[in-house]
Amino acid sequence: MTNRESDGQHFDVIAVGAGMAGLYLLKKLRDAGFSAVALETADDVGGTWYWNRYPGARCDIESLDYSYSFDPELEKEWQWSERYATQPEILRYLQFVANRYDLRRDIRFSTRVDRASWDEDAGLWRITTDNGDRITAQFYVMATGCLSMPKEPDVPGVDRFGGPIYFTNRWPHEGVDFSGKRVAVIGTGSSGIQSIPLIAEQASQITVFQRTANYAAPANNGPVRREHREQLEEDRNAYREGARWSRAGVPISGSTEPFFSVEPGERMRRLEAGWTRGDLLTINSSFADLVVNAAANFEVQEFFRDKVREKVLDPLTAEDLCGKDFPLFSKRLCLETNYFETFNSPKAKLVNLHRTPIKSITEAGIDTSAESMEFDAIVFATGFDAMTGAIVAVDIRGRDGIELKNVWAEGPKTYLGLSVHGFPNFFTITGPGSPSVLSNMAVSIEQHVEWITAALEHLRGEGFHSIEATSAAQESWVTHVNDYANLTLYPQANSWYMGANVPGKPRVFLPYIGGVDRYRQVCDDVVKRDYLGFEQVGNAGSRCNDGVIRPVKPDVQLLLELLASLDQPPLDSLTPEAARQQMEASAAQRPPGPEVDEIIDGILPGPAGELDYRLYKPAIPGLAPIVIYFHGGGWVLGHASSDEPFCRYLCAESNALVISVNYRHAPEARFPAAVDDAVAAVNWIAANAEFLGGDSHNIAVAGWSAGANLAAVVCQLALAHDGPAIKGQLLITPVTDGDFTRPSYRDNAEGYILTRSLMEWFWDHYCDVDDRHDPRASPLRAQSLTGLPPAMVVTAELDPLRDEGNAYADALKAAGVQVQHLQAAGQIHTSLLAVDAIMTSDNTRRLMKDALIGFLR
Ligand code: N01
Repeated sequence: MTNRESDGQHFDVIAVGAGMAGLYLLKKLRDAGFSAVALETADDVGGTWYWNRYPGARCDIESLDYSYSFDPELEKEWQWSERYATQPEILRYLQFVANRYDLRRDIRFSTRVDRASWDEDAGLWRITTDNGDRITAQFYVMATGCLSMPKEPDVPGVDRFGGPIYFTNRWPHEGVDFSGKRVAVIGTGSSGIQSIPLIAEQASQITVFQRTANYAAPANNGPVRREHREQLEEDRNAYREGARWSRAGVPISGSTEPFFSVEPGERMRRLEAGWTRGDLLTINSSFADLVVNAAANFEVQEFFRDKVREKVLDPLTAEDLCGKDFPLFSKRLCLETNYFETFNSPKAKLVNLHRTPIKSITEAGIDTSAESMEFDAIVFATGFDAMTGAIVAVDIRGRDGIELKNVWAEGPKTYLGLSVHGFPNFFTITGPGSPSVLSNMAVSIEQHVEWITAALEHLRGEGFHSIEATSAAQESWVTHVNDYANLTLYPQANSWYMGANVPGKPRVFLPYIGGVDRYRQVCDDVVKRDYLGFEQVGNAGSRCNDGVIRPVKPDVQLLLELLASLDQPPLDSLTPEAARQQMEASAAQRPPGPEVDEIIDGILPGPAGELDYRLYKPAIPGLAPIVIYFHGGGWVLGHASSDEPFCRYLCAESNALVISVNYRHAPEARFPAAVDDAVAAVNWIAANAEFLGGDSHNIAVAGWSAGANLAAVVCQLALAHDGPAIKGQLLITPVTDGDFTRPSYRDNAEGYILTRSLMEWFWDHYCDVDDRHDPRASPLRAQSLTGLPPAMVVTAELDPLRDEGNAYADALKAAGVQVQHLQAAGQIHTSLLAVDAIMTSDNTRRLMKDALIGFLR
């Protein structure tokens, strides 16, 4: 920590904003012995609850949850009067907090920050305000909130209107009396939906201009639920801890059952229960897949639409009010009270802007493509430049004068939604790339404030004066955030989550959708790993444990979590027979893969008895090219149909006849039995190709894991012994060498399904140690690879076998073989074949089938 003379203008920390985040930050920093000031544009505390004073403004997370939890005494002293408190009550609460902890003395009100720039030489932030203040601080924190920058009105003619115009997010403090007035409201998001019924109560006429109909559930507001209060009071700590480790910052458990796995009567019962309960989360968490499965989402949309049809008397108005244009939940669900019923009043009118768009606001009212309407007042409920707007509204300059606005020109780039590379000692609270708006903000704010304060204490303790995210850590976090979002239906909506509500704003999913619990774990893990991905600099030097905090792709992570929850014994702790049974049981849960024209089981002669095969026939006339496929399973597990979904995929997508042949397994038949069988199968298929419906001149081999080992070996033996011509080899995460010394065996030894010890178990069952150098066991050890068929070698980043697969690709290339070498980032040994289950490997599968098509052209 710098030890500067304080002249009242230098602080350890300058924060911008005195809303829920800024207040708690001040409290925490003061407790930790840091000097801090918060600069606030408004003339009082409250943030969003200071500005959004429109009629009907309330929270949409129950107040018992949407409260600070850092001080049990505070919790006892404050009682909420309603389940969803009104804006005035929430504002009173924040004022109470400011007073209780004497925070106002550290806040400069009516002060807007214009510019903040990092002075590299002095190692501090220089802040300029609209009052002409020049303040410096070692650390600079934006606690500006996610929904604080109003979206500019983008309706033509706004300046022409002769009457008053109101914005829900900058509502006059003295309130507005609409009695006897003809009022237009533009916008039907949460603000519109909350305010319209109350404006309608006063106004003589209300006309609602709706561009996109929203989904809204009833708030069913009332007194705080007794059972909710009891639940909290029974064990406050446990309750709050449950919230911190929940998906959305509210301690409710989510179902793990997909929508269509639940029988229809039970589905409806759950939907009705969620509807009656009246909150944002219950319906969504009643099923596991509503934000990823479009068909399931559609069914629940229908449920919402039917509710609107029940409430609204005029069928055309009802239809117009039904959300239709985007998946449910992909914009924030609204909670409503009497919103739909308002349209049953003769004084309310709905204008569907899709049918009759606004041409212009005029001196007297609004012209649409269909009519001219006159109004006494217009209300804009048109929302915010969310998440990034308030941050880039300040001219923030990092190292070498780089402007944050420019760095974020194509979408925000942050590490953890907390910090930005190039901007040392700069933090954002609930910034883009953190759960923020997808969570209970109170919980997410507390987590960030506590994380930042702990980081500053750590730096002070270790003698560091600055901290900055590395470029690599930031880049990987941005990828992780996008990967997660792309698994869901969210990117389909033109929402403020996507920045799509603001013309010209880049279309990027802004918050982190992995959940409050997973995110908290990430942040904790970063700290545990000595601030992984942060460079820490002090007078005595710098320290940086650079790296990627979540290299694994999110859907693979979900799969790993699911498997961990099943608590199955490791395969290598079982007998081979028991391991086979466990693998069969897991395989039964997989999606089946695409339809193919026909599946035929057959038998072919092997060197030591019959071998069965399964043939997948494509829907094409004539003789099809042939792919001979060898399944994975470490030479111990599996059978002709054990990789069925992937074989179906290859057949359907490449129009090849895929023949998955079985081979003898270890330990019953050890090396080289599997090789002998594989060679025999290839010879027999080549000789009987026409009988099978395939083209004997057009054969490729493919395999996964130990099956890829056999495919590689078969290619070598076919070349050496005048075997059938093989036009290409697709080797997926192949075993190529019985050697455990490569780094991937250390880096990925555990945690990614195929472990080092399982691989040792496979090898021990399959092959004597003395035989492991035989190229028929370790094809990488072949004397020459020259002349082998073209290959595609696919390896997975988080696989113990990664490096030997890469080594084989390199060796093939060095021998002059044509090689496509694909290294799948964030994937594990088993995820590349997971058809219809792991979306993040879809593209890898597409490239694999393209390679086969190329071989067999
Ligand atoms: O803003 P919004 P909001 N012409 O962006 C329409 C939180 N919040 O202030 O959807 C015509 O959701 C726009 O139409 P479209 C909460 O997180 C919470 O209502 O872009 N219409 C949309 O209907 C919420 O999600 C509470 O086609 C135009 C509306 O204006 C977030 O704040 C209460 C238009 C804007 O909806 C934002 O809510 C209030 C144009 N040119 C807010 N431009 C609680 O309950 C925009 N629209 C806690």
